[in-house]
Amino acid sequence: MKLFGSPTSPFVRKVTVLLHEVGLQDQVEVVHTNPFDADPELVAANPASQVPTLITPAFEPELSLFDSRVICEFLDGKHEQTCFFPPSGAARFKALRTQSLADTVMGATVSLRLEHLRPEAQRSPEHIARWLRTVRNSLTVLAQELPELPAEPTIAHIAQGCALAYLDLRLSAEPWRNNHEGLARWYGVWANRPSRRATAFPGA
Ligand SMILES: N[C@@H](CCC(=O)N[C@@H](CS)C(=O)NCC(=O)O)C(=O)O
Repeated sequence: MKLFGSPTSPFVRKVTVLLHEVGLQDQVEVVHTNPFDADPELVAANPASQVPTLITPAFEPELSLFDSRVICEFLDGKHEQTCFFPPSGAARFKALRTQSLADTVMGATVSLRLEHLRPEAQRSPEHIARWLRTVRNSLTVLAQELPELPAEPTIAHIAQGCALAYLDLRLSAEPWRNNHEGLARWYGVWANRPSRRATAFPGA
């Protein structure tokens, strides 16, 4: 399998953390590309030119899969260990909901990063304020719902861990640990997993 990725994408990290958790990391070749360069190979596989995009020969003809949620669920079906996607019921939809909230934190933080890369005169204070609000509101809900996270790791844990790591990378002045001590304690433990250390953002 081939995974189009980039070293600082939190969505790609969700996929690589899962790969390490389930022991499939050697079955996927990660090819780094800049999704903003409209790499023709990536565009052919994903019209949105986004990473992560996975090419799998599991189907005939071979199929490209996107986005990170679809890729993670596909890969989670390819191993013999306990699944990271609960199969049904409240457990499944709570895990998917938390993944979605964590993805929202990642997406808003990516948007903030892109806005800050624009020349100052072109930045939108309204957009910046809205994305910051989205990050903070989503963190509040993640913190409130922390006691409901199951003990066994799920895709919710992986996504939440990647969102918090990305906040540290791109919004390091955001005092999320002071505002959400429980989340900070949870992250302090989660961040030590081998899957996380093996996939650290460059320089982190
Ligand atoms: N919903 C997508 C989001 C992926 C995403 O936003 N990837 C960013 C990198 S972090 C990207 O490829 N951006 C390029 C673009 O949107 O043109 C997922 O879960 O995979």
